[in-house]
Amino acid sequence: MKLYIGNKNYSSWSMRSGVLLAAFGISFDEVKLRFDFTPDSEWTRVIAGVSPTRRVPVLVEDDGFSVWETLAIAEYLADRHPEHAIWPRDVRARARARSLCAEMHAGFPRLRNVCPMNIEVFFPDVGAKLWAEDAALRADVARLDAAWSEALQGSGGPFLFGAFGAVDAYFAPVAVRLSRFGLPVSERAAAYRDALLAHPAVEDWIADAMREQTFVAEDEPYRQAR
Ligand SMILES: N[C@@H](CCC(=O)N[C@@H](CS)C(=O)NCC(=O)O)C(=O)O
Repeated sequence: MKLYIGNKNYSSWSMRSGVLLAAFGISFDEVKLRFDFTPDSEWTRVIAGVSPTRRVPVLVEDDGFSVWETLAIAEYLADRHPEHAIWPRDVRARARARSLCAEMHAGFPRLRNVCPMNIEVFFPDVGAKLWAEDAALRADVARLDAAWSEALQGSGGPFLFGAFGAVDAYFAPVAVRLSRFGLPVSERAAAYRDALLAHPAVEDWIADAMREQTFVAEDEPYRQAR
């Protein structure tokens, strides 16, 4: 099967599915469509044929069957690979993991809007300014910290429900945002952020992102150029 993704540097949703597949050693071909929404670009030529929403990630089986939306991709992989604990085996832990993924999907709007994922850049000055001035950002991070801390306290870590799973892949781009913008979190949350960043599947994604060296103006609220 193929996973269509966007730029590894910017595409937080692609990162979630790519990291999840890699973390469980599920074999797939990665097809990267660089963000370029001009009429003649590769993105514009290919995306409509593979993704009904024209967004990435989208997982396409060899017979053409496709699954889009990151949460649906995680569920499909869990159905197809029951040998892997993509979700926690315990029913209540599984429910909590799904609650957190759904919350990530629909929530944390300020964190997502003002601290977009941009793996190759560290913006501590921007982060400090935002932190001082933006109460909504502080509220999002406080909720994130509380959610992480509660799960980690229950499981004992190092990942939210013990071993790495879909919910951790969901928060990998958030760990990047926290680290790149230097946003303060509790000691427990910081240990989890660092465990996420040190996971081999996350490290590989980050290394690939650093090699891209592209600049997409739409994804760069804080830079004029590379
Ligand atoms: N809800 C979708 C979000 C996917 C999404 O927004 N992907 C972005 C890249 S991170 C995209 O494809 N953007 C292209 C566009 O907006 O045209 C999911 O969970 O997969």
